[in-house]
Amino acid sequence: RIVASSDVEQSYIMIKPDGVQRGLVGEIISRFEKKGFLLKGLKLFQCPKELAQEHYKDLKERPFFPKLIDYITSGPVICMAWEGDGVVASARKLIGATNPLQAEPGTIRGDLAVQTGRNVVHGSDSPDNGKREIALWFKEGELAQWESVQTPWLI
Ligand code: 3AN
Repeated sequence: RIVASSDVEQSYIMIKPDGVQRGLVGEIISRFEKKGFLLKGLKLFQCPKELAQEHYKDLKERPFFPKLIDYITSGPVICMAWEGDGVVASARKLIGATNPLQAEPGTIRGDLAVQTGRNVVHGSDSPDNGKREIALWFKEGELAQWESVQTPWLI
């Protein structure tokens, strides 16, 4: 099955600085790989303040906004574009609730995090935001143009 990338759902998944510093990169990537989604983009990146502010612009009136920007820019993050049917909602299930104390065991935050302000990973909250965030964090040419060899066996 060959599908143009623009027709396929994509989610922007980011391992935040605490996830990188705690050595959780392999563990987190492996959960998305094992689920069966297709990795389209991946980089280690030091996020400038302006980009963090744009990414989280819907939260700019919230009291924790300045701390959130300091946290996201405090060290390198892992930027990822994952693709597949239902990837946005499925990734949010794999990630778990925003507050890690409410996240179910078995989810990334439920297994690996304690505080809302250090919740190790981000996932887009809608397919439109998935596209918007991938366009924000990746440059033209940074996304791979491959189709999973597994796909014909899954459908
Ligand atoms: P999610 O990341 O689960 O989609 P959002 O979009 O409500 O959650 O929040 C975005 C990020 O803002 C969270 N991942 C977290 O890092 C931070 N955040 C949200 N609520 C709080 C809070 N009450 N205190 C500190 N940080 C928060």
